[in-house]
Amino acid sequence: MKSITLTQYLIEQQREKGAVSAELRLLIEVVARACKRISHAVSKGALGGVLGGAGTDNIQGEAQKKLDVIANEVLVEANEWGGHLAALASEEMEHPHQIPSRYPRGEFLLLMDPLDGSSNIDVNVSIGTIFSVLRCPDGVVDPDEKAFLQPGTNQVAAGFAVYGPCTILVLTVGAGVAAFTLDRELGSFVMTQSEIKLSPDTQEFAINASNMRNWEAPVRRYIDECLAGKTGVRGKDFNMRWVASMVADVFRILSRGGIFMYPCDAKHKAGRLRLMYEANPMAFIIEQAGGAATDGRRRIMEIQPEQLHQRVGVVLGSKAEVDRVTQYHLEAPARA
Ligand code: AFP
Repeated sequence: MKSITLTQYLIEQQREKGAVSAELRLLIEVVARACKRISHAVSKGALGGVLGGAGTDNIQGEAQKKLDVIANEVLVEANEWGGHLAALASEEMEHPHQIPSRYPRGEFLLLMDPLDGSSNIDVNVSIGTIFSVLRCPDGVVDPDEKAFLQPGTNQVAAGFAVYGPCTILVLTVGAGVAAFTLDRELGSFVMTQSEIKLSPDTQEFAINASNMRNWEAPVRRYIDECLAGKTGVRGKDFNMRWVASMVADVFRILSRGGIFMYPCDAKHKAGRLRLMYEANPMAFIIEQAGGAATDGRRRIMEIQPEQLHQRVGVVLGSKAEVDRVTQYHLEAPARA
């Protein structure tokens, strides 16, 4: 099979499908290059002195790991000077990062979760980077938080890297989903899956079952039915997986189907995952692959964000399963 690099793929998307502009292509390539650097740092582990805590807290009040800080710095540094961005926002930074005045500004806004799956860093389990690209609203010169508060349907690109046994970049520019594996000798991302399509049904679910006592009735109902297996209403056995790195769980679902849930519950009343940095980009990718993504009731990409660091319940993956969970929520009495 002829190998296609990320650069070739993007140029083809630009020329043949008009799905990306030259500016957007360059922006995605810069993000991909930053992911290569992060992948390199991750692969060094203890030898590179990158494991352990940074001794600081992020805006969410969560203890930052050294790699959270390193990945954030790598992405900011790589993106701020290229001239493609009007501003960028990160899960690790309280306010949007303005492009220093010495650099030109572009038309895009970048949102990122620099290091997703922080609890897995020190135990050598897959982690990743998630990103999303929006257009800066017309006429906005110094984009503040308000400029970023756009629904996920406005995304022009989204992607994530998984730093696992190999490094994989998954990307959508709104014309399907493709995955690229990092060829370390060549230093290039080479396409290894094109036109990813999610199977509508599944026999695998992903949820942190330690939250079970806090779940709402519709989630309990769905999981109970899965657990009942062949003897229950579903009439088939289900398997369960939970990596605790959304990037790894979503990549598995893109590869062989499944459903991922981090729903609102009695402990995480507004949800646990971040709308702008995790839920929206993943929802865009999953929908582009033929799947669905809701917060249990509403399509995630149609939610109008009110805050940059807002959280949301997440149910995404194979369409028939997401529709079922959403239906169970809609049939249940509305949340108090
Ligand atoms: P971080 O964003 O702090 O790295 O957390 C990872 C994550 O947001 C997501 O990738 C996982 O699916 C989820 O949190 C895991 O949460 P639990 O540790 O509660 O299972």
